[in-house]
Amino acid sequence: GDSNKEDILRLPNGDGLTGDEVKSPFLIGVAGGTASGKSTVCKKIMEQLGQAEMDHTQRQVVAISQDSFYRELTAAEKAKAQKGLFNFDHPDAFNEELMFDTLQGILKGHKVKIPGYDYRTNSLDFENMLVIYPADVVLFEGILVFYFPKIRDLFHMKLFVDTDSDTRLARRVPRDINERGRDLDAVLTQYMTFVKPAFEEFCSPTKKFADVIIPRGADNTVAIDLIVHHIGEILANTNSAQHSHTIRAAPSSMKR
Ligand code: UZR
Ligand code: MG
Repeated sequence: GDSNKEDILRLPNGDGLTGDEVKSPFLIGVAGGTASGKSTVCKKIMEQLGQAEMDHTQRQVVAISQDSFYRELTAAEKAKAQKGLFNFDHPDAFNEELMFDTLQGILKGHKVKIPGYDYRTNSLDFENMLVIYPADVVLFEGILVFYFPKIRDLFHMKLFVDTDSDTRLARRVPRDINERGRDLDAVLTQYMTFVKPAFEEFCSPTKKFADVIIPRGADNTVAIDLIVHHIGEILANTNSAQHSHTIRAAPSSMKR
């Protein structure tokens, strides 16, 4: 409900940190078309850094999805969504302010909470909030993470996962049917009506903002190795690396 939404906006000040100094993470944006392999690229980066199995409070690398920042739909919009008539690939479907505020909180070294997302009901899950603890590296993936200039400017590194559209469609169809509870007709209609045109209009043009373009996505082990090597160096130099700067935590009187 509404009270939960406020909770996310009120980001705790350095909650859970004992020292006076809070680290600002290295923030990586991962964009690309639907089913391009963004999540898998993020997962591989985390696995190769040997962090994936660690307890989440200890983890130095975390990945979050833009899906957590879909706007909540009205009853009328939900009815449309059930019929495949709502455009989830349009920038207006996202809560830009919440995305910006959350990423800023993360950059300030705050612990933040974000909702999960349920594709079957097209709704945010405020009952199961994901707690994002301060990390050394944060990966933020989604179709439109480079679309909003304010958000794009927050990233220290921008990756674009560039996978052929036929490959993406071939992956998207079974994923939507098996994991997201759709039928074939609805998936293909939605793809032709919304997904493909929105990719061409809003997502594909953001490729030019990327620092690194990863052809073939998660299959591209050489590209992932190079990126992991770079992140590894950042982790090793966390205190001296030029990107990281220390921020004084809020005085204890300001803490709740
Ligand atoms: P990825 N999406 C849904 O299908 N339902 C929702 O409730 C919310 C999002 C889809 C969205 C987009 N569009 O193509 C895709 N449609 O999730 C992005 N239609 O997710 O990057 O994992 O493919
Ligand atoms: Mg995804």
